[in-house]
Amino acid sequence: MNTSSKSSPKVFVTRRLPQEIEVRMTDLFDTTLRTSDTPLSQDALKAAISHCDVFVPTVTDKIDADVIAAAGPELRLIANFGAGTDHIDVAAAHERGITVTNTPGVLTEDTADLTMAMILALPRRLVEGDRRNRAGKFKGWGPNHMLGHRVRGKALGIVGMGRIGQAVAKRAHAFGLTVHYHNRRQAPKGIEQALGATYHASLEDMLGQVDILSINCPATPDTHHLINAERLKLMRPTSFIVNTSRGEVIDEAALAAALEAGMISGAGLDVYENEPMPHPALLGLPNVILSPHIGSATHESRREMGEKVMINIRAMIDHHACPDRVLPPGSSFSLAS
Ligand code: 8YV
Repeated sequence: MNTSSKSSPKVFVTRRLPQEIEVRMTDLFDTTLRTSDTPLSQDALKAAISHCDVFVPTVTDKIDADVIAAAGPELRLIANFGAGTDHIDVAAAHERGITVTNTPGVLTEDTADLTMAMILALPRRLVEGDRRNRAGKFKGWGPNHMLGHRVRGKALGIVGMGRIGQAVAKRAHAFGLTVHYHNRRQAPKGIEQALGATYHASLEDMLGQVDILSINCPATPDTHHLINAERLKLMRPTSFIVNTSRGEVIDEAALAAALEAGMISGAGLDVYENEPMPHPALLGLPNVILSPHIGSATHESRREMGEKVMINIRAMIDHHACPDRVLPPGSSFSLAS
């Protein structure tokens, strides 16, 4: 049944979503879908946001203060399809009384699975071995052929112990890694005990003690280039870095230089500073896995992300507080929206 009517909010979706979500959104709201799936230019974003009640962007849209300034007076909600909102100027939206929501929780397990896959694949040289095999370089088994390192017993350092960090810790604990973490706040004792996790108030202190470092914190002004040349120097030459969060947390040029110099042993990256392009110096390095931002790329996550977007829009229509409201840094929670 198509319930679209004049009273349905006008919803603009910037990218093509899974078909079942598009069908449901079109049933529920006066939804405008794109015919193609290319990221919109800044001008196209401004044109689109100027005449809708609800705007549904993704991580590929830069919703900066200029785009928000172009919003029409009827825009009430920016319902992001994704958990991270670093591409949205939430403070500028807030100032204009526009609510911003995201889709937390539903992509936690899938992103943690990809992180764990990297944690296993790097020391065991899995992707490197696949590449060598395809290149005709596998000449048969040998006692010294492609030796990697045992995962069990190694130390994992997690930067950012939120939902995804904890889900990674749980997996790592089950694989026999010892878990260390750095976070703005120490996790409750019960969580630390369940995960066997050791808190490091100082990131510098943790870096020299771990064999694998996993970045699971959001991109904020505070975490920009958190892993830089100075901090990379503190890591063990046998260690690996995994990043499934946001490229900006690592100074990618400094990482490439550290890898080339053998200061660390390898990296598994799913996200990049200048997405979609990895730093060119990383492309030729055999000890680097470069996946194309697929942390939450499962049919299940995408469907549940779409459902969350619709739930937030529905809540707005019914004058309820949106369940996944994102507030600008420093503001206190308010039900008024
Ligand atoms: C999403 C992500 O695919 O949710 C996030 O923050 O990084 C991704 O896993 C993307 O954001 C979709 O907009």
